[in-house]
Amino acid sequence: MIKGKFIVLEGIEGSGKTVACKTILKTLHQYNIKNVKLVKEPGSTYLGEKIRKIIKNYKDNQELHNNAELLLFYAARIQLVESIIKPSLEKGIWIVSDRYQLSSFAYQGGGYNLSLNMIKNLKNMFLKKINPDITFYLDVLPEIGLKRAFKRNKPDRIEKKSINFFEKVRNTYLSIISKEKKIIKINANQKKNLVKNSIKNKLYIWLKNN
Ligand code: Z5A
Repeated sequence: MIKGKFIVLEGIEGSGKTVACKTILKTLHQYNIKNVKLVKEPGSTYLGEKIRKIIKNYKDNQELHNNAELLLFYAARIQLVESIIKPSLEKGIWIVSDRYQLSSFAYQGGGYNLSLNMIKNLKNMFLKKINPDITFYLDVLPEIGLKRAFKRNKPDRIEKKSINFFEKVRNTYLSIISKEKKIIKINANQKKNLVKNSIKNKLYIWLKNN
C-alpha cells in the first residue's frame, strides 16, 4: 500500500529544478512533513550513478544509439523505483524526484523523435503503478535556461545539442502537460525569488487539498 506522496520536478536544463527541489523540501518541512527523501534521475543508486556517468560522458565521436540511451535511462529508473522510491512510499516516506518518466517522453520522444508509444509501452511494462502525485514543470525558454546552465559549468554531451533540440524538448513537455491534470506549470523565466514563491504557493494549495 502506497502511503507517502511522490513529487516530481521537470524541465529543461537551467529551468531551476535543483533550486526548486530545495524549496519543496523546505516548504514540506514548514508543513510538518519531515520524512522526505530527495532523489535525482539518472542517479541516486549505485547502478543509476554508473549509468549517469556513461550517458553524460559518452565520447562525442562515438555514437550512443538513441534506443540504447532510452533503455539506459529506463534501467536507471527501474533500479531507483524498485530499490528506493517504492519501498520509501510504502513506509510513508515522501519522495521528491528531480526528473522522472516525463523526461524520457520530452527528451527521447520530443528531442530524438523516438516513438512516444514505445516509451509508453516501457512505462506500462515496468512502472505502471508508480506515478507522481504531483509534478511541477518549470517552463523556461531554451535560450534562457541554457545560458544559466553554461554559466555554471562546461556543457556535457546532451547540453551541447542545438537550441532546436531543446525547443523540441520544451514543445513536447508543453504538449503533454496541456493534457494532464496532475502537472503544475511554473513560469521559470522569472527571477529566482519569484519562481521560488510561485512553487511554494502552489505547493501549499496542493497540500491543503490532498
Ligand atoms: N535525460 C533524458 O534525456 N531522459 C531522461 O529520461 C532523463 C534525463 C531522466 C540529466 O542531466 C540529463 O539527462 C538531462 C536530461 C537527460 N540533459 N541534459 N543536458 P543533469 O541531471 O545533469 O541535468 P539537469 O537535470 O538538466 O539539471 P540542471 O542542468 O542542473 O538544471 P536544473 O536543475 O533545472 O537547474 P539548476 O541547477 O537549479 O539551475 C541552474 C543554474 O541556473 C544555477 O546556477 C542556478 O543558480 C541558476 N538559476 C536557477 N533558477 C534561476 C532563475 N530563476 N534565475 C536565474 N538563475 C537561475
